[in-house]
Amino acid sequence: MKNILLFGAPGAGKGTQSKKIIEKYGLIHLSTGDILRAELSGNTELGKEARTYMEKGELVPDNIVIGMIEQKIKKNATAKGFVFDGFPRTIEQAKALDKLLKNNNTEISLMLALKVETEELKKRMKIRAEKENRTDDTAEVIENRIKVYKEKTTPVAEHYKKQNKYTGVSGMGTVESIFAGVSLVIDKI
Ligand code: B4P
Repeated sequence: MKNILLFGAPGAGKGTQSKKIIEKYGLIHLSTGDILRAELSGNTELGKEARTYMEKGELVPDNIVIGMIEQKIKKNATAKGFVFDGFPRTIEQAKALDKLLKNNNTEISLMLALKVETEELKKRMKIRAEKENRTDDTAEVIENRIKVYKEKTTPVAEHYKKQNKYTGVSGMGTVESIFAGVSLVIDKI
């Protein structure tokens, strides 16, 4: 099994690049953002709870997202591998993921970090707000999401650097040029 962890700030292009990775390499896409948004639009109990965090740009509690990922891994036990998109976002989530994968006799093969300048992140999310009407893409919420990312999520990169699994890739430029860099790294594993 090959398990890729796609890492980056909000709006770095994790969702965009994930779609291309799963198409080229035949892996299963697990995006906690997409799963949460599906719960929101289904107006489920989980969705109602998640909404209160997401609308403020805060992280949804660890126990909720870890439980969601656990279910998805179990459902796809025979998969060729996974692309984890937007998960883990805290050290607790990273430790839980390592344990879940170990229980399935596998592990993270690679952490691929998309590196994008902050001004470009804001620009992309502003454009997305116009297209997709996401309530967490307002200027104020975006500021908080970037702050939360710096405080709670960047330590996750250190966690995987210690395991020698981290590779940084430029997330600036066109979707295709970024994907060329991403593919070069994936081809090595
Ligand atoms: P996510 O859904 O993960 O949202 P994201 O980080 O903003 O998106 P991403 O990096 O995938 O950007 P995209 O490709 O869309 O999270 C949303 C919220 O859910 C979080 O704030 C949190 O509340 C909650 N959540 C999710 N996971 C959680 C977890 N594990 N724990 C707790 N809470 C969690 O790209 C952005 C835009 O840029 C798009 O419009 C795209 O078209 C554009 N774009 C992409 N690449 C481009 C390029 N090269 N040039 C120009 N534009 C580009």
